[in-house]
Amino acid sequence: MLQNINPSQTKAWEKLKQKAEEIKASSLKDLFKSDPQRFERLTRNHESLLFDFSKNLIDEEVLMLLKQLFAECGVEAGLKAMFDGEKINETEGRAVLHSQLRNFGARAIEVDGASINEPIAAVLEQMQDFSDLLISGNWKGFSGKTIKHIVNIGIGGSDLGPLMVYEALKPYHNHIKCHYVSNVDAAHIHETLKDLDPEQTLFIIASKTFSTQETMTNAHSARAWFLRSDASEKDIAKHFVAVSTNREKVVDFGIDPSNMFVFWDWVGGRYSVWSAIGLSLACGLGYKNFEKFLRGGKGMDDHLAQSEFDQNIPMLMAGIGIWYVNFLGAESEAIIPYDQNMHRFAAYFQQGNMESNGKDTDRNGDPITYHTGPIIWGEPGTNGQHAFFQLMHQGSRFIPADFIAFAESHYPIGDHHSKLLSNFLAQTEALMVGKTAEEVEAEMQARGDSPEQIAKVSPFRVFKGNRPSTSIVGAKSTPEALGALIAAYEHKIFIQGIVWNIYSFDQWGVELGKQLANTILPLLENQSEEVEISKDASTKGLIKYINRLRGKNN
Ligand code: G6Q
Repeated sequence: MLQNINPSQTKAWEKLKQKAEEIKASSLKDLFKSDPQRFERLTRNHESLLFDFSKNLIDEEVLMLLKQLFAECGVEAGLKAMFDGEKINETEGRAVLHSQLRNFGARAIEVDGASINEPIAAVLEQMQDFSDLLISGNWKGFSGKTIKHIVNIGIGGSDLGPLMVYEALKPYHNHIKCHYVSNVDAAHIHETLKDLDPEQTLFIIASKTFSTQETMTNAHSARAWFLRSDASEKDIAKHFVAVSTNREKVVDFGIDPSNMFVFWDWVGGRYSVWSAIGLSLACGLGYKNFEKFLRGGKGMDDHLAQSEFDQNIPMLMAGIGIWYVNFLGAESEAIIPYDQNMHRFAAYFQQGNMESNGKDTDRNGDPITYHTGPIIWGEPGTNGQHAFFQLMHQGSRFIPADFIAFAESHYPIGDHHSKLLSNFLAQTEALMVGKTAEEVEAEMQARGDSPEQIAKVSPFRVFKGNRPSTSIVGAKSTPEALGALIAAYEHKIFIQGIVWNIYSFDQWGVELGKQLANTILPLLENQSEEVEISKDASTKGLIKYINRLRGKNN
């Protein structure tokens, strides 16, 4: 059972508020000075991954109070309710069991009285068989040629996960190239298909509901593109497969139900990369690698279930995040992978985090009086250094950041990797230690700058430092490591949602815009005069202006 407790009414919350004043008056440099064992004390390992929490503005007492906060807010009961398959997504009446998808039957779980382990295993087998057929070349297109390209058509949770993981695991790509089309902007599908050969292209229509406007529009355009070749309707079975929970709609679209890969309503869209939504990954990386990715996730689930708070990586990530958001005033969190292939990782967790915890109503239905989910953003290093790091180092905002790096590169070319890693280490060091006025002046003097020049310019060259970061370092970017990392972030989000007393698995906030788009579409298609009466002056004015530019006249 979720315990619907207002965290700001707990004893720990009050104490954390007081503690924050003390921490604000100290500095990371001091914390390191006063504890030579700080690195050892505040790093945690899982498999090859090391999480260095030592460059965070925390001490043992902060952790102790966060542990107390978790106890008062019922984190343990919340985790149990999730893993047991209780319908904790109460506003949608659903269980939250994405972790079961990577559990390989280790736990027996029932939903509505029926075991879900067998259906999960059956879909994994179906994915394995299908990906094997495709990779081996035994699955032929309508003209007898093998499939060389997969186009995954989906959006949001049916796109971001597979796309991010496919990119992150580039060194594992096989000869089947995966493409991802999500935006309803025709540019996306056009630019993707323009160089592809319909005879060697297979479409995965990935949509939980099979009714999402963008996905259905792109799917219909893809079908039209396919049928403009020498293919006929009956050839659709060889070139279109579906991943969905909605069999009826899949059949209506014309996809053979034997080419349908199911998942279930207890898998949230943004947590669905572990389900058949990962079909493109099984095909483009090989099923074995997909399975390794799932096993990496399972490893983190086991770690979460088996570790005490002090050793528990997702709990520490969640607690430190809450500490920054609610007690030290952080509005955002940056995620900076020093791994070019992980260039969509921050975008992925922008959805994962912001759609889950961007809520202003608590589980009792009352307005929230404290901050919930932060703004998540980020880009890979080193590119970020030449873009937004200025603000991270010298801006007026407080931005905790996660840095992710791997010791060994898949690309042993010259000294690229040492340079990449030295930049990662230097940035976290610079954020923490900064540069004092004395250091700047001494540096300028040594360079031979005049006293006038030093007096004028030195204030601008001072870095206050004391800016926290967590470094996450793995041995190598592998499917297992990525699986574990994603699961850690997922659990962090879940735990934070429990503490903030919000429902992390619905997303009502995206509905209003969709509804309004449906009322605007006919006005742009010139099918209605309603524009005069139904809209505010700005929206009405914009519709008219756009219609005029497009040669339409309401
Ligand atoms: C994620 C959201 C959302 C969803 C998309 C696509 O948690 O629910 O991003 O994944 O709206 O929905 P369909 O898979 O139903 O097309």
